Formats: sequence, structure tokens, C-alpha cells
Amino acid sequence: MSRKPFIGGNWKLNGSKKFIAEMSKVFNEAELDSEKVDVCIAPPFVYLETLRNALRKDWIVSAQNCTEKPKGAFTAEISVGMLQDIGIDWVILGHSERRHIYKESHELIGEKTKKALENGMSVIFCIGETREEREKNLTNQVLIEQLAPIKDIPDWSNIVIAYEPVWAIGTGLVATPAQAEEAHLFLRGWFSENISTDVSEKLRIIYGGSVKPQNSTELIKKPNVDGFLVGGASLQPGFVEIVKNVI
Ligand code: G2H
Repeated sequence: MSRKPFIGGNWKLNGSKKFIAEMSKVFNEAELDSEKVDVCIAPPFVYLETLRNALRKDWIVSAQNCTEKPKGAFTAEISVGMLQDIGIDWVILGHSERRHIYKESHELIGEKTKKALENGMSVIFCIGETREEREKNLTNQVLIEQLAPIKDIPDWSNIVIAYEPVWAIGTGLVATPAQAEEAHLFLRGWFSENISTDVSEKLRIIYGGSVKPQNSTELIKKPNVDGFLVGGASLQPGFVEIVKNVI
């Protein structure tokens, strides 16, 4: 089964109007066939519209989070409806920085994911173990626990799973292709057993954690690595090389 590669650039708390103008120029001039790869950039909330207007239309623009609440007295939150109102229909949920720094629980992330999907958004759902959990041989258990709150979603066609081991995020310590493949294979098996073989075969499982143009070529050779969620390297023109390397 061939799955269309997916490459996301997560800008985290970085960017400015000037930066968007510069990067959009680089991205818009890149010779890339979007029939062969889905590419997505997730800037901070305040720059979503600026980037959407500047960036080539065949690239996705995604939010980095949203709330499960529809509206009301929830200071500083951004709803699914607000994102859709400005033409944004993708959102990253469950990023390890949300889970660990901002203490978002598995359950809350599950609720957000369901709310987004029910309302027609697409979701990049992030999961991954800490170094300590890996050393204690708990990787698979942690991944299962993080998936549990979304196990009953009825339609998996609008979700991409990002496996991002916490120990590899922003540290320069990329997982080896074998480590990534092992986790992705485990996840595909879990989906096959717990959801369906059809979902397991079609679901895109991407890797995140210190991906760079140089290490992306070996990682993407693994049969269960369907693309990447890229942080630091998505702030560089070399992001285009990562996209080219998966085609
Ligand atoms: C993991 C990744 C992007 P980086 O967070 O989601 O960041 O590539 O900087 O490790």
C-alpha cells in the first residue's frame, strides 16, 4: 500500500511578518509536485492568515493547537470554528511541548482531537515517549496510553499520527531509522489490531524529532515512515530539501 508522504513544518514560537515574507518566497519558488507530497506549515496563531495569504495554495497551513470549547469565557483560547473562519482546517494536537510544558492531559488532547475532527478539521496527532520511559522499556505502553482517548473515533481519514520521541525533540538526538521504524511498525500493528487493517494500511505515520535534510534521506527509506514533522529545520530554506527527499 503506498501512502502519500506528509511533511509538516512546526514553527513553534518563532516567526514574524518579515520572516514569513522571506520564507514564502523560498517555498513558493521551490519546484515540487504537490501531487506527490502533502506539505504543511504551522506558524503561531497570529500569523496564520498572513502565512495563508503569502504561501502557495498547494501547501497546507495548520494551527499548532486549539481548544475543545466552542466559545465563551475561556481567556486566550482559540476555537475550531475560529480557525475555520479564517480558512484554516488543519491543527497539530498533543505535541509533547503541550503535553509536558503545559500539562495537557491525554484526555484533554483526546477531547480536542474529537472536537476538531467532528467539525471537519484534519489533525496531526502527536505521541511519543520520554527518555526515561524508553529506558524503562515503556515506549509501547506510553504510545498506547496516548492513543487510548481517541480509540473510538469513527473516521481516521483526516488524521496523521506523528511519532515524536521526546528525547529527540530539539535536542539534535534524532532517532535512528531503525528506532523510528520499530515504533512506527508497532503503531501500525496496534491500529491493525484495535481499529482495522484498512485504517492501519492507509494511516500516515510520520516521524518528528531533530529531522534535518541530512538525516531525512535514511529515515524516509523505512517502509513505515510516511514523512516528518519538522521543528527547527522548518525555519530554514533547507526545509525544501527535506520535502524533495521524500518524493
Ligand atoms: C519535534 C520537532 C517538530 P525539532 O517537536 O515537531 O521539533 O525538529 O526541532 O526536534
